[in-house]
Amino acid sequence: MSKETIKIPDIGSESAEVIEISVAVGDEVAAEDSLVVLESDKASMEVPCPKAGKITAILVKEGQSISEGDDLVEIELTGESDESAEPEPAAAESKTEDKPAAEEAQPESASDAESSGASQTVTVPDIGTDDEVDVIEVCVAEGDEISEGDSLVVLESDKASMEIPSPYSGKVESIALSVGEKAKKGDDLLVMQVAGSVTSEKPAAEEKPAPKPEPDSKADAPKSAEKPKSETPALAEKASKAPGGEVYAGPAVRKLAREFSIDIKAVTGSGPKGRVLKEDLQAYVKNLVENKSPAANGSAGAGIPAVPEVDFAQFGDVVTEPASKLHKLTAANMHRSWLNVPHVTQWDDADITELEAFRKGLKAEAEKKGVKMTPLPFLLKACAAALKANPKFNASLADNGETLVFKQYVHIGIAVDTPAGLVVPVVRDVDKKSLWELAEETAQLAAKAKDRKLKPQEMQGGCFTISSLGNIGGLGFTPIVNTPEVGILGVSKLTVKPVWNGSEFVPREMLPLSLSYDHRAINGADAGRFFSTLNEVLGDIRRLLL
Ligand code: CAO
Repeated sequence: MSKETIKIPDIGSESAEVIEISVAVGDEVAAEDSLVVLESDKASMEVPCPKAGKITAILVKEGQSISEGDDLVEIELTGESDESAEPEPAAAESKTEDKPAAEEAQPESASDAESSGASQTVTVPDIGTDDEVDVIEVCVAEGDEISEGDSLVVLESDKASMEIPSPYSGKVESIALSVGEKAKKGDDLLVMQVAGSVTSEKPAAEEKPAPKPEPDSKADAPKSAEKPKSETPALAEKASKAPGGEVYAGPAVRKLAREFSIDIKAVTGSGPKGRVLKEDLQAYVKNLVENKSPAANGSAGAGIPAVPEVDFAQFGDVVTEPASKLHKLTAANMHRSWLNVPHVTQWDDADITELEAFRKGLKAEAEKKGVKMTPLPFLLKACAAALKANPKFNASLADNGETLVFKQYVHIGIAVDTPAGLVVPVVRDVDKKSLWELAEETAQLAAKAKDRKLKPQEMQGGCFTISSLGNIGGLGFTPIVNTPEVGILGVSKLTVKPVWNGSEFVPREMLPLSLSYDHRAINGADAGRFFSTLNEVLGDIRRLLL
């Protein structure tokens, strides 16, 4: 086995910076494995190893500026006899260097006549392979005025992506290739009206200014090519800067992104100069798969633009404190429901004049029992009646919406505001309990919630939720469905309103109700019927006896 020093091949520019070293001493590499990633002011490129072997020394450092011919790595060749080993790709004089050069796009034919304003067909130049490659970007449009060296298209093979620069300045007349098509050397690329004088009006595609690389034993092995003009660097393979210039990524990363249908522009690069690395794609996909809620992790989910972080301290004094666990949990639940459930909210006022008269009449009895009779137990009973009369509200969606689960029990959650955040204890079998029992139980659950003494099972199994802000205020609100439930009733502050009784306006105690529901499970007519039952019962609680 022999050792060989691999040198920096023709990189199409005077110098470039080593921004990533992809191997370590001791690594076994196969021919074409990436050794380093270089970046010039125009593009970034991976340098593949021309031969298989074991890395015995790395002769460059990250951040180092290198040029063609500089020592790159030392490798102990494996699996090759000495005679089959390729000559060392030593610098410029060696013709054993590594890369297909994406040269300037080629004007079509072969005369050196001077021309100005002439139409020229530009063809795909030698791209280092005779195989067809993918057109992944078209960087110009018909009518564009472009300068010599401007990128025309980006082509990508399995191993490399490269920008094809224009050989002329002028105006694009027509474009022969489009994204998704295949192209190979010699194919028509576009027709342009050339500005000024052209020294090679019709050179044949074959008569490239660049000398052909020396024959190489490996089809994909690097080949040397004449260095192009500095402003039109014929980058050796793997030029990876997007035409827009914003995204840096190697061809392997771009290919992987395409395979997963990831818009690489959406991925945040963690490499030097924001270069998108394979790990960044992995992290991006992981994030999507885990479907981390923006509320939970502060970042946006798929397709949802992130809210920018703001340094509020720049506008004045601020105090920060970490969100409580309960707050974060509630936020995540709310956000999940908001994103998953198509919400509709309907409003109505329930006339509870008689109910209030009855409730107030119970005050002395309630005090004797040591219970406070608020409107809540009445609301629970009325909701239980409405749920039984309208079973669609006492259901959940299952099997991804394929099945409706109708619950044969009536457990209702009550939203309780606590200093630590919102909790929803569940009152079980509301339909079977008396108003006194409900008054006692809701008071106990609310006290336990405020003392953070609720057990997990006391917050599970709800069929429907009541969120009462009545004691706090407000005309109405749009409560968010507590999934997998399909409905929630918001209760606002009771007010006395003038109501027309057919002959005059009379003062009535009206309770504003907001009913939100999952429109996948419930239609507006169902909600109307639910309100009818609810209001009938709240309007005349004797109906509970029927
Ligand atoms: N309109 C007017 N007054 C009302 C009322 C209403 N809709 N609902 C209750 N009240 C009155 C009660 O009659 C009682 O008055 P009295 O003491 O004079 O009899 C007083 O308000 C106290 O009510 P309460 O809040 O102590 O008891 P409750 O049974 O009505 O409610 C509970 C209990 C736990 C639901 C409530 O304390 C609570 O936490 N509400 C907040 C729920 C919430 O935050 N929802 C929002 C969720 S989304 O962010």
